Amino acid sequence: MEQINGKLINENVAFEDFKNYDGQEVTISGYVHRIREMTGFAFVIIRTKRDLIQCVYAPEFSSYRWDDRLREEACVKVLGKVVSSLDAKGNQRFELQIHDVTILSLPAEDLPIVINKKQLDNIQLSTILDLRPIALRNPKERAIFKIQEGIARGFREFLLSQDFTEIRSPKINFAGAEGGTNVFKLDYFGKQVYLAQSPQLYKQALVGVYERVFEIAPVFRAEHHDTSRHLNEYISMDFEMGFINDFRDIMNMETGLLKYIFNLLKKEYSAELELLHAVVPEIDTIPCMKFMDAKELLMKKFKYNPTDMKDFDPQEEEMLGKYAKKEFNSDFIFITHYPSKKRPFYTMDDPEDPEYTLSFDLLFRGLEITSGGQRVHDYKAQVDKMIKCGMDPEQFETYLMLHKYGAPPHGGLGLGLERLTMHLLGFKNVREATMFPRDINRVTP
Ligand code: AMO
Repeated sequence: MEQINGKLINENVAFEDFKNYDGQEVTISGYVHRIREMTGFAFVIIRTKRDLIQCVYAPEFSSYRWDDRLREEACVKVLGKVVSSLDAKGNQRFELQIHDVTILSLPAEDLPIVINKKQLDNIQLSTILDLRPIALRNPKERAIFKIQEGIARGFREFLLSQDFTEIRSPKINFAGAEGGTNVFKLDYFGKQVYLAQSPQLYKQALVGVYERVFEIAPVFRAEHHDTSRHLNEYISMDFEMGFINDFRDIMNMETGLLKYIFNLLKKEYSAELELLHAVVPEIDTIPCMKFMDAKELLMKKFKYNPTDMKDFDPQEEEMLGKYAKKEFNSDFIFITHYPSKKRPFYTMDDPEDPEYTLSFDLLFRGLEITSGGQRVHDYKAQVDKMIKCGMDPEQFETYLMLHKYGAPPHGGLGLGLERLTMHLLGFKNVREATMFPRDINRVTP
């Protein structure tokens, strides 16, 4: 409560709490989103941190005198009375009768784009990204990242409930963890170091300490191509767990995790989901298929001629996504047992057929969003595999401490936050689901 003119006022009331203040005076703070002047009165839409609140101004019930400085994107504090009415469907709706307005600040210039329409119409993605700090003021744009918050929050909440410990691994590293050419090199006081491609080496080390760990943090990939699904910096949601029976424990944990995330979104982010017309997937069990069976299916059923028998191209992933939907009514499909040649050195080979690994990817609506699997935990086996992969085990001495001094059977996964957001919201380009994307052509804003 705050005192204004000697009266106690309910200050900064959230829109969702208006129902508790029907007929009472409250204050709200926010931006003037839109003004519609009518004859004798005006609608002033105030944009608060999560809502648009309709306020009505008329001289007969307001001590405020209309001031032409009051314009869109002005920051204001509004004092008014909460009034309710019934809409056409019989739902109760609330607005604020303006009693007074305090202008807190005024924009120096008009916005270069119109942000107060339902969506940013006819504006190219590159312009939206150039103008991100203000483009995000559009309610639909900002809803994307509220939902993204919900995904990361669900990831954290679920894993904490399963006795995982949250870790923070360094992003300046002595080696790249994932191999390949997409590692950023960095000059570190004359020494060559690398930006973390993933927290892989550290999350494994910490299984030896906390048994179950997770991290939500940026990772870096020097992607040399401009694609709709690759970023140079993205948020990797990782977990790693010890004392597993096999890699299926990881897949089961991910299934539970996704169910939790989607339930949380439905419960606490429904306004944003509605705004973006998002269809939240229903998960019962997630179907699962071996890599080679999937290849055969693509060749036989889809008459597709794969160019690479060690991995899938985007078209193949799309076809497998369609197949999962049609055959199992599932938005997800696990593909397991990827070829050893294509998986990193820490992946455990399948003892029944070492050409393949105890690993998996998860496809969501035809896009890979997760890689994971069981890891090598035996010291000698890991050293041998590194040598086979052309690596020098001596350079990985600290990583190998886990194996040398005792490691439980363990495994984990990495889930790309932007990719999951992208396909949940039906976007064609991962940049739409990235707050400030970094790609081969972009490092600003
Ligand atoms: P991987 O390299 O397959 O596995 O990455 C895991 C997940 O991260 C996302 N991803 C990306 N998202 C945006 N831009 C990129 N350039 C990009 N690259 C990857 C994808 C992918 O499925 N250490 C392993 C994980 C593990 O086994 O625990 C790893 O990083 O969603």
